[in-house]
Amino acid sequence: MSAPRERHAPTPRIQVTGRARAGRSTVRNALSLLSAEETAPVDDPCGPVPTLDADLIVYVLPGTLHPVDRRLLATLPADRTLVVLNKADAIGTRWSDAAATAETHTESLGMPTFPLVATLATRTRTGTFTPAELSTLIGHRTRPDPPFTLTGDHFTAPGLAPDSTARRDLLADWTLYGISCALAALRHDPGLTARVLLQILHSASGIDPLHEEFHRRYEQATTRLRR
Ligand SMILES: Nc1nc2c(ncn2[C@@H]2O[C@H](COP(=O)(O)OP(=O)(O)OP(=O)(O)O)[C@@H](O)[C@H]2O)c(=O)[nH]1
Ligand SMILES: [Mg+2]
Repeated sequence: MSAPRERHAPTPRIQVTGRARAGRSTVRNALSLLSAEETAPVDDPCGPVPTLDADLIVYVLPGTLHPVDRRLLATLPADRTLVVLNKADAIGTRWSDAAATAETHTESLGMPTFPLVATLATRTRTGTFTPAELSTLIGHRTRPDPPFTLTGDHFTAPGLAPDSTARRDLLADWTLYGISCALAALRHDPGLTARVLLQILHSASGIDPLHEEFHRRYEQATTRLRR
């Protein structure tokens, strides 16, 4: 007698989509969506628009909403779509600018839109500040900012202090936005530990509210599949 065939509960199919270079791969990593499918870019002039028919669609905007995004989003079911306003670090001059833009898109698209700095969210998943990195940051915490973290060139300028190599490594490792957040936190409290600093940066990336909503939608999609 053959063994009864094991029945696996169906799992929702996820697509991560958006224009070329929007940050689809980085957002996929930031949300740890190993089984999610990264679609072809929606604006590839040489290829067809990908079919967006997954149970859950994560639509990544690279800080801007173009007519091509608007047209496509209008065709997607609101209950299966999450919009990520990625590259929030490049919107305006502070987080509230990105949050206000996301709010405007939420209203005009009729879909929740979450501001995110996916590069920082990914980085905070993989490790913490080394003692050397922390000491470089603490050494510069009282420098007037801006202009210190206005651009990567300002931050790594050799004339500022003899530790330009350490600053270049920090920039490569933590991004300008991460460094700017870390310095702001250290100015407030120079005694912060590497662990607390990491939590602050994780939170500053915007990943938590997105993650929470993603899981809520994932549960809903699972329930739909089991009906
Ligand atoms: N400033 C900033 N850059 C980001 C962010 N997320 C991604 N990027 C950068 O944007 C570029 C594209 O990111 P990817 O994740 O490769 O984007 P993609 O949509 O998968 O790109 P393709 O697959 O090449 O079309 C890379 O240089 C990333 O480092 C972010 O939150 N902030
Ligand atoms: Mg990619």
